[in-house]
Amino acid sequence: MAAPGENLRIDGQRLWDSLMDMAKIGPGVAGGNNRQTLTDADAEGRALFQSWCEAAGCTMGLDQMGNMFAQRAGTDPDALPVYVGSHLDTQPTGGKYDGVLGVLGGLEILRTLNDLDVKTKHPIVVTNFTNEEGTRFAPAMLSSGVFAGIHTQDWAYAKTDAEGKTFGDELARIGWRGDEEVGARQMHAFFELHIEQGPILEAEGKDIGVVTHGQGLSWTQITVTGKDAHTGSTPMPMRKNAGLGMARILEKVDEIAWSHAPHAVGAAGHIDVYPNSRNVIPGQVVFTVDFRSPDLSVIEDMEARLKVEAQKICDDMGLEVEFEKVGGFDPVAFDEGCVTAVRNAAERLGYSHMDLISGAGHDACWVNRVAPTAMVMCPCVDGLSHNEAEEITKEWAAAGADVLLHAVVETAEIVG
Ligand code: HGY
Ligand code: MN
Ligand code: MN
Repeated sequence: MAAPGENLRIDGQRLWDSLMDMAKIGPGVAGGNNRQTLTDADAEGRALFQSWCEAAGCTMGLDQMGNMFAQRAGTDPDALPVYVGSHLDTQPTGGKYDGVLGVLGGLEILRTLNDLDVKTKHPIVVTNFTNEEGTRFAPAMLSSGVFAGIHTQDWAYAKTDAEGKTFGDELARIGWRGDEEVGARQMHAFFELHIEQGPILEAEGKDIGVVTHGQGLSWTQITVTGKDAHTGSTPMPMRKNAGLGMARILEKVDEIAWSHAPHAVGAAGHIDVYPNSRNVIPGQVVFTVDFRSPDLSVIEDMEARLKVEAQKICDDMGLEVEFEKVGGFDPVAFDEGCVTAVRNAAERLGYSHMDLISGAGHDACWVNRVAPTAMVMCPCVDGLSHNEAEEITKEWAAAGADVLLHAVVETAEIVG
């Protein structure tokens, strides 16, 4: 006799079609997406997601950070809901699946439960967290961070983009600021389905990543100040070249990360050069160093060495240097009960799987502070992400959503 729900499977084609429909909103220039947070494209994607949730019979909630909640009723209205979800915002040169798979995979499990008229004791809520990427408004995972009580809402509202627009103003402008108090919702558990964004699962030939931990992240914004001057008529000994100072610091970033091989990583993805004119020696550069490691002491060592080395480079070159911590979170250990539900689901469904430490940060890393949390990962082609060429297969998406379905249904308790 099959256990309740044992034969449940999602509709892989319907999930894939929804992913492709969402990908039409905020298209990139090379087949991916540029649906950055709080843009008109983000608003359009939110509206599409909401229309699908309402068509699936969900009741919608919206909090003051624009986090969206689509609830499918349970048989016990007093039971805390099981939440699933991720983010619909993308990088400027993002892929079609980063974040989106977790939101639409959550919607797909509701659609499947509706099709089969499966009832659960606990309600199930699909969530879209605002501004997971942290590109336009740093830091990453901003709204799940407010939800988990890490950041205050006022601090988040005051964050500005490169044009000086604030998060709060832009959220109001696109019409997606809700009334709900952020973080007032209590969760029975939270599960996030996400592409791996790295090469391990594909290389190991595994369908599913059972994410036991997430590595920690550190973002240090560095401002190096020298002196704008003519690139032609200024003698070399007289130059205060902020751009050269940054280049030498970035060499050290690479060296420091390699010194903690194989798990630590380091780079700078955000770089602003002023005045950024072909015949002016850069007078100032502002860049963000992104260090990551599963080991907190390694992150702290990399941060400390970065400051010492950068200060020395700038002192030697007669440059000014300032440091500002603009983002970060400690390594995360997910809830063993939820991780076991994910692993059992993969096993029961016959999907190949392996335990995994997430290389990227996710909303689940903050939600884990306030609710039992775990993640399900699927492979991505060549481990590529944060690139418009990001790709997964329909089968990988379906396997991930099947495992999400079983982990969620086991936790939400099938009734009848
Ligand atoms: O930065 C991260 O790891 C996430 O993709 N925002
Ligand atoms: Mn993501
Ligand atoms: Mn991302």
